[in-house]
Amino acid sequence: MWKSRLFGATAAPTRPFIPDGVRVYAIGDVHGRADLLDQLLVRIDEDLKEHPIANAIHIFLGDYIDRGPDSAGVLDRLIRRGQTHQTLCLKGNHEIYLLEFLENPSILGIWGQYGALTTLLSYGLKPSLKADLGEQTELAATLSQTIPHSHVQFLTGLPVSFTCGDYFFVHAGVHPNAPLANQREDDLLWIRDDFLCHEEPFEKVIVHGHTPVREPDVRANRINIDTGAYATGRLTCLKLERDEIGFI
Ligand SMILES: [Mn+2]
Repeated sequence: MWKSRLFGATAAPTRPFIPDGVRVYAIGDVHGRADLLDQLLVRIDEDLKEHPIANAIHIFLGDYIDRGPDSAGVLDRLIRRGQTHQTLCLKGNHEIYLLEFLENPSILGIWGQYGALTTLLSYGLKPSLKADLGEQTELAATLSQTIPHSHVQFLTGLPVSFTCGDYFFVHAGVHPNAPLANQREDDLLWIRDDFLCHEEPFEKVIVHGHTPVREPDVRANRINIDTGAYATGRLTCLKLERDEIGFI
């Protein structure tokens, strides 16, 4: 990807490229931190004002809910932002649980280990720490009555990946043994070691979240922008334009 390619006598570096006239703001795992999302959207607005461009797209990498305090508020903001800006919200592994819970309340036994309680609290529910099946069923019934229809619609329609220029955006990563066009959804939403330890180039540079890192991790074959916002207070936004890679 970063290797030089010879054009006649001059060596021109070929760096991953975003098509002309397009700018991508890619945002890592928000996990219920509506406060950080608000601050970040202000920074993006300032950047757009300072550096106007016709075609700017926000790409959110999934895991909007759980762990942090205001999952419902995060979904409100993502839906609202999509009404005034070009946004693309990808699916994270956490988003699957909420929808599954409405159909199958006993999944709370598993979802609870992934930070579900804060999500239920953000919708005004009062779950106990160890809910039995009866309470799980009641909670699911209450949630399906209180959750705005727009939130369910939003969660139902999330795509799992997006390609722009030389970049491939996805929540967790890709399996190195399969072409990008033929990945299992399970890998795209959950993969860790097989992907993270792979040092060879992929077909595109993979921009992903899912596995928290202290600093954004920019490598030749992938860029990890999950800086564990819910715990660290740091929500990362990667800015891509032409062959430039930056952060705001
Ligand atoms: Mn995740």
